[in-house]
Amino acid sequence: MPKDITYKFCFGPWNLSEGQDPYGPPTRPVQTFDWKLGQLKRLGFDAMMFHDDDAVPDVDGKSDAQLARESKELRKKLKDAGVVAEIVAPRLWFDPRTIDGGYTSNDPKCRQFAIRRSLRCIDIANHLGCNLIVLWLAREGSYIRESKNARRSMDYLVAAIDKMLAHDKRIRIAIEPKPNEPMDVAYVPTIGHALALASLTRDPKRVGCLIESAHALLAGLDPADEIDFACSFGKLWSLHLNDQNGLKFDQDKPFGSANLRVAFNQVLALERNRYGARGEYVAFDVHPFRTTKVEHWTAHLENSRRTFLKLVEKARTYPEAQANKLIADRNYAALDQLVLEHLMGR
Ligand code: GLO
Ligand code: MG
Repeated sequence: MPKDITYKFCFGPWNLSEGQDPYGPPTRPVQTFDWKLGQLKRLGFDAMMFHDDDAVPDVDGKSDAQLARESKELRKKLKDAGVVAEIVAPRLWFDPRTIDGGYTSNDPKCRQFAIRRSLRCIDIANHLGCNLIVLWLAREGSYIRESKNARRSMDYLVAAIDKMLAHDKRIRIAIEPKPNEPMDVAYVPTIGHALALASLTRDPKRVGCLIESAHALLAGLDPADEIDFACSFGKLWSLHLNDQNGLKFDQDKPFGSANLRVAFNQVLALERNRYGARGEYVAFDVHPFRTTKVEHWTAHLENSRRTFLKLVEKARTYPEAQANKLIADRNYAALDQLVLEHLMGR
């Protein structure tokens, strides 16, 4: 097992959320971006991930010149804080024009809006000195199967990604699959779908993926296998570690919170693929529990990183020779117990 990767960590301003859910309002006072950046710096994280409108609020109401000015101001603020922007993602799921999907809306004007907004997201990324765009295809799917044409939707998705790739030759796009929520059924539910879609674009080399643990679990998959699959194509360009207790709403729990062994296997997969060696970041797409008091607001992020680093130790001290002997003997009962005892420690 390689022992030399020093991981770099990241989160987004939305990961210091205020506690609102579909059933109730915030439980903590709304905080400014500067406060959130201050927390990121205080915790010693290396990078921040952005939605386009985290970087430039009300992006649609602003001119290109304003957009350039505000993103450059942000770049300076980040530089002064010693933090970089890891990714920028177009937040396509808030606008009234994307109610029925962005790139795959049935309304051509809405599809055009989604593309225009994505190109401006690329401009923001450029101003921030960041060349990785994340596409979480939130509303690209259907509530009822008959409402949209899935075959045509694939063409729309490819056309939208092609426009983004043509807009700027240096950007790369990482697709973040999720099988459901907010949609009943999403068009790009897994890494296999994301990479197959990438292969249809004008420049597949510049289209990769982002794995989120909870999204893989919601698709009924093991996130560690998704990691190995993506890495075997050289396509894992970003990562949202978190956890999820079974098939229910997207929980964004702290990493390892629901299933430590599944978390361990993700770390083992990252280690064997040398994730991070090409500058990739470990981001935690986690949320505080709604019950969290103001004074404990950052605990879910600190805990996720702490668990991650402890599991890196577990991966690096995993008794591989012993495990290999048990594998050769097809003694999986003993292998199972070896893993459990390794995780529990002495
Ligand atoms: C929601 C997603 C979301 C994205 C983020 C970046 O389920 O995980 O948090 O990661 O918007 O595109
Ligand atoms: Mg995510």
